[in-house]
Amino acid sequence: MLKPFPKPIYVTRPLLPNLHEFHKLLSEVWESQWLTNNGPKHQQLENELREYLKVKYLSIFNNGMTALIAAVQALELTGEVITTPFTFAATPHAIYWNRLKPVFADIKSDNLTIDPLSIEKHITKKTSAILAVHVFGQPCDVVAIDKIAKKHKLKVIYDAAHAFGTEIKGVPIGKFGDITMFSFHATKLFNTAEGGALVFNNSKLKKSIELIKNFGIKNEREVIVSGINGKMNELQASLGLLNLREIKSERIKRQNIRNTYARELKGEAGISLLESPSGIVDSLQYLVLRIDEKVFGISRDVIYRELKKYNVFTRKYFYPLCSDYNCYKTFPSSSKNNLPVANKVVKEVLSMPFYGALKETDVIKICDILKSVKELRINSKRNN
Ligand code: T4K
Repeated sequence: MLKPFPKPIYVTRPLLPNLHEFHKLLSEVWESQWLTNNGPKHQQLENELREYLKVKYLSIFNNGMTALIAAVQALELTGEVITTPFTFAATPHAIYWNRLKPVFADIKSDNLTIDPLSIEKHITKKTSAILAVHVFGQPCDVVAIDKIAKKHKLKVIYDAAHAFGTEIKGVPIGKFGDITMFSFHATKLFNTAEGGALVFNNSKLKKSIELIKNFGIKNEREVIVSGINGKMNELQASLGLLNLREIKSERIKRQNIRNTYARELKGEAGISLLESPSGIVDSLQYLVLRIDEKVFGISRDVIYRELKKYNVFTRKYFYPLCSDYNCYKTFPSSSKNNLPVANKVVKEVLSMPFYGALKETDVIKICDILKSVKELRINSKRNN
């Protein structure tokens, strides 16, 4: 008989550096009395991240959503922006906060990213851009999206909140599109508690993004655009500097955990792991299961509820679909007929506990609970 875990097992736990090392960096911040506004730690982190992500230009922000809002501003988008409904609230909200209209295109069933065929169907005279999401770190069809963008003269923003370190055939994920956004939230593999970044290849964008990030202030006499406060402070940048050193070992631990899930759930009909195809370096951000209720015999929602009884807190990312939010559900593109794949997938996916500090024995037990849930149902059916 399996017993509940004595303490809650969450979907993730933040990567945290050695506290003593963190104190050392904080002492330097105290000594300098420089807390924010492009300080030395901030500059150092920008340089190190630029190198790590292998990109030309990078600008750190205080969170991923502010960074996305700034990206939309920097590209001077207008009218409608085509995006995916299968994402976190921040993606369409960043469009809407710029007083533009998010238009939802459907997703692909294989890797859950926006479907280029559906994008094309939604292009109108008002469309100015595509905001695509490398959801769960799975890369979008960047080649097809680039082709569509060129053909229709559209800008492309990639939301890579989940794709820190993803590569496509050796090309870093930040190289695609006009601007790519990363999130450094506590729940992300690389975190600064709250934080994010924009990366891009065009030098002209650097000036406007830096301006937008700092209220639009050019100098002490001139404020030349309506900017925002998107700056990261020195305390968080210090955390980032130390966490960046831990990424290599965290990735190894996560790869082992992924292997354990794969091994333990192998052959379990109706359950599959969302996996990157060959040629893709996985960000190892989430461990996502897809549950085919007809084959497994039990729905995703029942599994989610049953695991909770054992103190295992999985997440139904990204339920509900953004197209079902009150603020967007009346849009024509939000209709269920327009988004058949997204509406199906959103009932099938479950994000499992996944972080470096998770013990292998705990992963095995989580998988055993999952399998036992199925057994319980089979027995109850027999008894009825
Ligand atoms: N685009 C996409 C595609 C995104 O997924 C996100 C963020 C963004 C844009 C925007 O980036 P940011 O502006 O956030 O930088 C979480 C995160 O808050 C959010 O950053 C993330 N996506 C989203 C997918 O997940 P919640 O509402 O699920 O967070 P919460 O508080 O329920 O945390 C999940 C679990 O993590 C907890 O059950 C326990 C654990 N946890 C969490 C925190 C905050 C910890 O152990 N320690 C912590 O400090 O949104």
